[in-house]
Amino acid sequence: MSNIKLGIIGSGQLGSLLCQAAKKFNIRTVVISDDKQGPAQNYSDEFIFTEYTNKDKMKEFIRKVDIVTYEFENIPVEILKDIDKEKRVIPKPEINQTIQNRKLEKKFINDLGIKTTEWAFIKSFEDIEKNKNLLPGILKTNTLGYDGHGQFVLNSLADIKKDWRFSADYILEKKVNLSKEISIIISRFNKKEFYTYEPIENVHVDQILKRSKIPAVISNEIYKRAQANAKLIADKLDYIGTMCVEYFIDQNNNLLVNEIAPRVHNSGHLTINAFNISQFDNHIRAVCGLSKEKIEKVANAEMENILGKEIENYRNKSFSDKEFFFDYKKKVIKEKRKMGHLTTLKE
Ligand code: AIR
Repeated sequence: MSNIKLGIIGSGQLGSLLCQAAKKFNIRTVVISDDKQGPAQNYSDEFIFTEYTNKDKMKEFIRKVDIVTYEFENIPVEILKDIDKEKRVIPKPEINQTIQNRKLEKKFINDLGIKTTEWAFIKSFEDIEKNKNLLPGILKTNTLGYDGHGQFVLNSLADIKKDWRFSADYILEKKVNLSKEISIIISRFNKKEFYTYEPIENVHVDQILKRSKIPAVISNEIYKRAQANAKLIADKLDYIGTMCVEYFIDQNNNLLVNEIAPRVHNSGHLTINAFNISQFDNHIRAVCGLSKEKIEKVANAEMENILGKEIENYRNKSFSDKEFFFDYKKKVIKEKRKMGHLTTLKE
């Protein structure tokens, strides 16, 4: 069906699920990762273990592949740009440059007339004092960090020690009086062709996604606006592939963008079983230049993330034909680490 060899940067569960989707289209995959035990090597055709700064290994990777994509966004953008000089990186590195930098990301979104949480750029204790109207808030490192890594809850100025060393740039975000969290997964093929999945309702516990479901219980107005905003964002980025826009809905029914993920996303895992074509299939199709197929919903669904030791119970369980258990086969169990997920199809 296809002679394409796809390079994937990153070897976690998202990489695994991308490799499995690629197999359906006979697309061969080469995964490159700095995690020797990265589970995607169980599903890829080839696996290169290296630091991303190793020029020789990078050359080997580039030589082996036709197109490159990535499954996490915290890759130094210079590395993506270097690869892109020889083999196309999709989504393009400039997109990643904007999105992996919270300040640039929020400015980009606000400039489109789309609301985010209130925020300020922070370099020092004095900057927080100047913006104390944003407290209680969350201080987040401006770059890097996911699943709550690099985030600090600040209830008041007293939570910051004067001698705290500001070793990085930060963003202070005002805490939202949350009513709900939703996300939109959108797969964009080109200017004309795209597919926006219906809004997914999410529950986070300790800043980590715990549960997702469709349908999201939201008004028609929010449903439409969440999709339209995601489409506008994808268009302005000239995005190719699958991306996610995460939203907060506050108690006054304001729809605020929390963040954009320039990749397939945990909240979209239920698309594997609830749709004929998943977020992973669509990412592979769009990135590899395959055609967009007609996408249809099969059923409503709920997805539960399996964190840390919880995985041990699931490994011995039996499941009904409506339940789909995914074990990420991570070698080390760590507290709160995403170890697997269970999707249950509903009426
Ligand atoms: N990931 C990427 N961005 C956010 C998340 N959660 C996925 C990717 C990455 C994996 O989480 O698939 O490779 C890393 O998981 P861990 O448990 O090794 O930190």
